[in-house]
Amino acid sequence: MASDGLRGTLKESLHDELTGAVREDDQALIKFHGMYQQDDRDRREERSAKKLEWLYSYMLRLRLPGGFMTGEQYVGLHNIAGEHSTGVIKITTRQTIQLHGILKSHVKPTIKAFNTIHLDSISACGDVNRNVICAAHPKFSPIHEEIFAYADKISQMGLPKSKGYYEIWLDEKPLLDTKEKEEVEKDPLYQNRYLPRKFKVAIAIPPNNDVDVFANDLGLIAIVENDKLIGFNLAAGGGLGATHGNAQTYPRLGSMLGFVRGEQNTLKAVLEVITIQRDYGNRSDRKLSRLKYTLDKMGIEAFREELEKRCGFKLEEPKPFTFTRRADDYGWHKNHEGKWYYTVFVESGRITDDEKVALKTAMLEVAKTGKVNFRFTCNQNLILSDIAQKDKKEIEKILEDFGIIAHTDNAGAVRKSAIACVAFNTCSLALAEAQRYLPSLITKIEPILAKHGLENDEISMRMTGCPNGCGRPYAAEIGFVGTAYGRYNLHLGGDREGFRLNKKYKENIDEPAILKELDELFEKYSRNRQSGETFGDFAVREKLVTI
Ligand code: SRM
Ligand code: SF4
Repeated sequence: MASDGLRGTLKESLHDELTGAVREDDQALIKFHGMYQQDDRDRREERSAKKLEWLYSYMLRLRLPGGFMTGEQYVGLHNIAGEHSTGVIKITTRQTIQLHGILKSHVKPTIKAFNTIHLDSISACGDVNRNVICAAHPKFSPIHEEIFAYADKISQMGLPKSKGYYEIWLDEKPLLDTKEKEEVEKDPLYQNRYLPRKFKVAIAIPPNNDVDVFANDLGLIAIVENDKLIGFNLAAGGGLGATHGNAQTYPRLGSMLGFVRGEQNTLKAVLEVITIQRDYGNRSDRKLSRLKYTLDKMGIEAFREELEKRCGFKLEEPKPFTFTRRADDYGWHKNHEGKWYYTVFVESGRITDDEKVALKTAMLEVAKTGKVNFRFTCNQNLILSDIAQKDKKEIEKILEDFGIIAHTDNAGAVRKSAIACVAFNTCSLALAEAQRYLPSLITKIEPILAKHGLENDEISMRMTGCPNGCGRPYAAEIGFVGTAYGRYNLHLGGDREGFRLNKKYKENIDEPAILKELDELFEKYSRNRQSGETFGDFAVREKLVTI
């Protein structure tokens, strides 16, 4: 990439006050710095009618391995969101934070402000190793911290060596001497070409699969024996993006490569999976360039052989493991060290104050106590963690006073396990609404569930505004995939643990048709399901879809 170490002409683009946009080449470059140029799609027509350019702004995504920040950092985030963006703190499906609506003149101050609280956005987007996600719930395992540290190490290992970010956004002294630049920025992993496409790594700690490990280019499944982490099963080639009408594209779950023992070998294997994708991935068609296509082209055996050759060791047979859950465990729980944590329900990951609940103000009050850490989950929720027994009452009082406990307790089972992607008004690829619509659709679905006695059934329901799959709809029991404004493909038959993709059941249907279909489906399910059978399993057994 002729980007001058990800610098391009960004400095010039930023100084151009005639437009809210950056130059075309820089639009691809800024992704490597963790941001996208967007425009307010609700206002396109109005702006065009007035002969104004579209209302351009930037979405900035943080690199936050394992989704962790301190209370102090959260206070900083809150203030930065208020000063520079729409104010909504958006938790993503990869357990980090996005801010939207940042005007061009605010981008640099935003990144600088994040830097003062030791947060950055390097590689949060772009054709590199993305935010590394890790099981969020500290309760589940005494080895959580150890595994969490892997997320950070893998993230560090996947950072580009370019100093462009520091020069452009943080005003660090430029490396003017070409030789010095070559020396410092020599990048054995990305060389001068980066990856053919984005690359995603997730780490799961069984029995919880809250990270949806098989939806990632590379999934690591922690294997614990006698309370000790001995290594990881590796699953490669997951990825959910597809394009309507292009049969060459498809969602795919990761395939098991084998087991790798110990930290050194694990990090080596992760690195070499990335180098295989760098060297063999399709660089001529971006639609067919993710690792899943590379792997299907090479075949799993050849891929494993190549990996073993590059690693210099053999992978062992995968170790047995089970997943029992993907949803978050809301409310109060105690972890293995006796510390408390509280999982807050955040509808569609949007931390904001609305007519129902002052979530954003409440979270700020909690953060200001300095007695809580923040952990974001891949289900777009928030865990207030590491709370000492002596501080629990104080935190609980804030949560009660602001109605957060009632908000979390009273939300229905389907609503609490639902996921929606951003879609309108910022996502340039959206064909239909998602996060602005799913909550109201669920309000209409809830009485139907109640009518069939299913109101406590945790059926996973996920919606995206297009087939790219950002809300992982293909791995849900019920998936809605946007096809056009107000219309969705209805997918059925995923399982609850993330081992099975669903299939399309109905195409391009609108809200009345969705509600009618679900009414009929729930009626059949409540009448014919076997004991303990989930809706997804029922859909497969009844052959509503062929998996
Ligand atoms: Fe995504 C592109 C939002 C998780 C698959 N995704 C986008 C863009 C940047 C649109 C664009 O290219 O212009 C969206 C920005 C919307 C906005 O206004 O904020 C966007 N993706 C999101 C987020 C914010 C959805 C959310 O509501 O949480 C998630 C941010 C994750 C993060 O923090 O890094 C998000 N995206 C995912 C996931 C889920 C996951 O990773 O677990 C997927 C499916 C898994 C996968 O990667 O296959 C996903 N996003 C895509 C794709 C399809 C990629 C492909 O292989 O075809 C695109 C389009 C693309 O890359 O060309 C995309
Ligand atoms: Fe945008 Fe499509 Fe991703 Fe939703 S699934 S955020 S509409 S790219």
